[in-house]
Amino acid sequence: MLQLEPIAALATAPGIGAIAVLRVSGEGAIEITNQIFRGKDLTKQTSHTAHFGTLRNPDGSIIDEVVATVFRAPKSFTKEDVVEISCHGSEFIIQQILRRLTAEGARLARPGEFTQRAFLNGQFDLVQAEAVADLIASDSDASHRAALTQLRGGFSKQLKTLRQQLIDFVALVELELDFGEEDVEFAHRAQLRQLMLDIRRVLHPLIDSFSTGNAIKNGIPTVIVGKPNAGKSTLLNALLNEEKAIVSDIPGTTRDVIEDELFIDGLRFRLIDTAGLRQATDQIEAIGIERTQQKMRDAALVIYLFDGKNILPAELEAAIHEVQESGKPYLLVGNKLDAIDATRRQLLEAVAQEKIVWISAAQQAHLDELKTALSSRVRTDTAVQTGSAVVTNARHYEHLTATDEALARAISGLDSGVTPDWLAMDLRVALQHLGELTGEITTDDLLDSIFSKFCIGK
Ligand SMILES: Nc1nc2c(ncn2[C@@H]2O[C@H](COP(=O)(O)OP(=O)(O)OP(=O)(O)O)[C@@H](O)[C@H]2O)c(=O)[nH]1
Ligand SMILES: [Mg+2]
Repeated sequence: MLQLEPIAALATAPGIGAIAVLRVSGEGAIEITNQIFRGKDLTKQTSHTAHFGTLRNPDGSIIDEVVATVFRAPKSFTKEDVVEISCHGSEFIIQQILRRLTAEGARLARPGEFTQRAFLNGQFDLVQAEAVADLIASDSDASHRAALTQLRGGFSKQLKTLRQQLIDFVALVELELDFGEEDVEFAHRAQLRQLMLDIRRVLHPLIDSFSTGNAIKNGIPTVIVGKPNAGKSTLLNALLNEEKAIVSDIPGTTRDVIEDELFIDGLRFRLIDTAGLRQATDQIEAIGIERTQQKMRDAALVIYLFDGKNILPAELEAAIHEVQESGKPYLLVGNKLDAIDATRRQLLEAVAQEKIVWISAAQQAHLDELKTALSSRVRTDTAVQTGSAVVTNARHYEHLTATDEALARAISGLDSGVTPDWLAMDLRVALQHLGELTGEITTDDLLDSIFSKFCIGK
């Protein structure tokens, strides 16, 4: 096991707290801590034991009472010797301890350096290392689950096995190259073809999961559209519980896009209020409507809101037709329930011939039903539901796509009988991307750029 020079950093969030935890890792981490620790001799303690004691200045004065937990290599997060020091959460104490640790030979850790060491020591692959960052950053149920699945090995284990099999084939294809003009085939073409198809079968659901994954991480873009005065801005304000958008009885009030986040059932939605859809009356409104249409194209979910009091049956029919044509998942929501009677409601339901969620945005009535409808719409997406591997990272997505394209080229090359050197070239590209994805092929630049996105102490 690789033990690098000792590093130290605060592992808990900066600021005042009841307790703070500092982490020391690397060659001599236990000895260094022991130098400033009064209590049991830490160098004689077994792994995974916690010890109460004091930390001292060189003159013997006490910095703090602490608990030091000893982890011996390789049974620690970094697979190095590690001591975790739990002290009182004061900025002053933390700085004092770090100063003492560095005086004894530790250096302050860079962002992500603990996780980088864990990766270098084979604790996990790159996809898993990046999942550590995602896990810490996760602030919704779904993003937490996606990160956890990746941390547990997710898709990278499976890809590693397939990559190894592909390497074996590439070796055979390249052996054929050594024989030059002679017409030999060491690599069994039908088997190679099958393997490439198998790999692509694993890649495709992952590639497809990226749009879900992205939505989980950044919020599900949910756009509220409808005719002017339908009550879109009133609905946005009601859901957010703040007066975010201007509401008025003048049609065409909203002219720009207004967005904010809303959590429902552990899912993050990005709610987007838009300019009402109609024939624009001036240039600014026209720009607003163009933006509405753009937002609708980018949305994962559409709330089509109509004014139950004023809409004509034929208009409702046309609206449903229009939103269906957009091809987006949508909810049909009828507003101003407070201002209509049961007969009108039944009439519109008969015209719509599909489920209408009825609300009164102004009176904040039945909003819970709307929220339930929103979250169940998203949860019917199996990737979110089953906790299967979801790609949330753009770097992963790019390598997965590039691998898939190279394999597609290799397969069509195989089918049209290209020479082994062409075949080997596409296979090499596929291997390169698969390797970079899981971290079997890395460059220092890549590692630095990934781990520097972590914060210090991770
Ligand atoms: N009776 C009733 N009136 C409502 C309800 N929701 C909104 N309104 C009224 O409808 C009018 C238009 O509301 P807005 O929220 O500005 O409508 P909008 O869809 O954002 O309109 P534009 O921005 O012009 O596209 C306002 O006068 C609201 O008070 C409701 O549930 N019941
Ligand atoms: Mg509005």
